[in-house]
Amino acid sequence: MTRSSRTPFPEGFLWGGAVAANQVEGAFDEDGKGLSTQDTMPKGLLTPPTEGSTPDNLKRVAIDFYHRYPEDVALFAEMGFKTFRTSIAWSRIFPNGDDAEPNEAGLAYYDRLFDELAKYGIEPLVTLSHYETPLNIARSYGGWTNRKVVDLFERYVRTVFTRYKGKVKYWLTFNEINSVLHAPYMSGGIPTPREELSESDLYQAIHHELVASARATRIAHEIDPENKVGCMVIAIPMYPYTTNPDDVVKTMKENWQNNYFTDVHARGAYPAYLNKYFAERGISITLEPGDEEELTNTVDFISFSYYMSTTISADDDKQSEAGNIITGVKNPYLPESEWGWQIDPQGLRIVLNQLWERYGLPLFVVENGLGANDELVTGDDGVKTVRDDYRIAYLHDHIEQMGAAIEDGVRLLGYTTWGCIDCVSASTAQMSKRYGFIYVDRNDDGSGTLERYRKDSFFWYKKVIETNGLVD
Ligand code: BGP
Repeated sequence: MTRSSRTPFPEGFLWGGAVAANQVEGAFDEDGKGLSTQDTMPKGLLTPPTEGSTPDNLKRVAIDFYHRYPEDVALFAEMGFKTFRTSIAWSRIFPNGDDAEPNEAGLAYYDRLFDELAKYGIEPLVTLSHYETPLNIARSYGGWTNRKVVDLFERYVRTVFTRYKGKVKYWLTFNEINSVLHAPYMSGGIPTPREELSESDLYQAIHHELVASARATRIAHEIDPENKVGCMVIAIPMYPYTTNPDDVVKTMKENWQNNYFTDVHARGAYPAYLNKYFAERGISITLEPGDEEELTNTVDFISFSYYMSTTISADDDKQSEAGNIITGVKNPYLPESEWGWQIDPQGLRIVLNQLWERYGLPLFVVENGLGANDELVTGDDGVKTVRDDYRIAYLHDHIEQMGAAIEDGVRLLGYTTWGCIDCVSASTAQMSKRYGFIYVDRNDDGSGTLERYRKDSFFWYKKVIETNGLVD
């Protein structure tokens, strides 16, 4: 790295990679798994299914991680991973979400996976809810708009905290919880189309998730005081588009919409600005007795995904850019990925500092990476590979900025790159939007052998880990 001879990354820094069950496992109906919302989502859309829409069949097989995990974990170990982030598919454990008893075959699968990781000393980092909800919860309960789902989630989390006690220590509650406002079906299992939901419906659903998250945090600590629980949000630094104070005030308000998720998780109460925001927009939500008390069970750390920054303009005519669910106006100073996500390594340093200053809690970057088209080529040694210098450059620059943030004083626990092995994209349901160090031979039309190949970035990241962040 250009940072010269010393590395600011602390001893024990958790280098690794991240995936989610529905994007890698496949085996969508094996060993008693129930259907989840993901099994019905129309291809490439974040919306609920409609009459005649085609479900995204690519995820039903995905990269077949369900069966091939030993080979994949061995590859992660070869890179030197200290941690691996994945999620538990709720519908493997409770196929309908409201079953009285868990599905033993589903529980046994994650036992095998965690045992495999333990063989190599890789610490699991487990998301409890990553963009999939048992389908029955969406259909019969209306997803997270229904208060009863808080209790169903409790049954699920108690089961997995108890079962995996001693095997899993790091837990995340809801993946990118602030996405519910933008993608209510994918994120909150809410089957009503977004345009038919009122803001009160959405904020009520969020309230239920926040209570469920705080309750999960309390229960995790009760079951094993060694457990460390984090919230997980989309971190997206928002810059005013111009120095016009109108843009600056609009940026402040947009930031409220994001900050309140971490404020509740880290401070244990709704912030004052939210009351004003609710009053201005006629939003009202119901809090049940005991909710405020429950929310005081705050998280041990804050985790987030970071892909891009955005800009905010008070001028409504400005076009919205492409991006990771939350979007604003294109920044004229930044390059972008092939999918139009703007690349801003310094934004990572900024957001790390902002979160650290605001909460003083340890931070964890649990997603970051470049989705790109890769070409499989045959190397001089006859072995197939991908010459992904563009991915190396992206990750290098972001790691460098994490180092700068650590030097600024931020306490950072670890870094898991998104899609460390190629997987199905969440937003576009493509295989061709690849993030991995490991290439998986599968195409958008479902063809391919599912063979795995090490990309150039595989060997580069191995060196990053070996040197604890010191590599060019
Ligand atoms: C985040 C999700 C992931 C993931 C990633 C990349 O929003 O938590 O599930 O997929 O973004 O996004 P995409 O797959 O749409 O490129």
